[in-house]
Amino acid sequence: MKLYFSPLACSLASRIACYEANAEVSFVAVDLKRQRAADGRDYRQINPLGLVPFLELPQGFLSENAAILQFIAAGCPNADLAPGDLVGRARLQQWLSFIGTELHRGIFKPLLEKTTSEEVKRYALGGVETRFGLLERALVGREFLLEAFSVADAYLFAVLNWTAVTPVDLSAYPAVQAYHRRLGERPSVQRAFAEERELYLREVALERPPAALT
Ligand SMILES: N[C@@H](CCC(=O)N[C@@H](CS)C(=O)NCC(=O)O)C(=O)O
Repeated sequence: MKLYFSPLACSLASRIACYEANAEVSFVAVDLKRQRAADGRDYRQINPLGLVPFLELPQGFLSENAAILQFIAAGCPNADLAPGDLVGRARLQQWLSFIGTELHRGIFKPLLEKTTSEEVKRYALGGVETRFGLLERALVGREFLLEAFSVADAYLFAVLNWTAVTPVDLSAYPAVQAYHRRLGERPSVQRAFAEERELYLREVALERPPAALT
């Protein structure tokens, strides 16, 4: 399978899941600003929504973090990235939906977009206390969102990274902050993060040439 990704975007979660599972995967970087895949193709011709992650399979394409992450987990059952029981699976779905809607799109997307108005940013920040308060209570005394590491932790790690570049202050949520740090020490997460950080820094350097060249 082939994963279309952008460095340090939410697609980082799928890379982490692939490393956890030792999945056979190749990666195609996407320049989201220009909507170009690394091989030069117009990305909207591949994914009309222009979003990552996007997974190319022999059977066709798969979109949406929640679906892709659960697909990787189900395809690599030995990695135990998703619970097997009914309630556990529903809780996994609950966390994936919460992370995708309440955190990713509801709070961080507007805060990360350069074009967001101050009013919309204030509205997004207004949701932080209830959402992060819920997360804090869920993580006190727990290592992971569920009984063991799951693809929901991979997604939450990717989203929490964005607190570094937004006004969401993790120090107000010590259990969430400790969880984020702990996940960052996991080998699959360290590997995925280091690789994408390198690509991200390269991308930023290309965007902002040294002053002497401008
Ligand atoms: N609903 C999608 C949202 C994915 C998403 O927002 N991806 C961001 C990167 S974190 C993206 O591709 N942004 C590019 C854009 O909005 O043009 C999912 O869950 O996969």
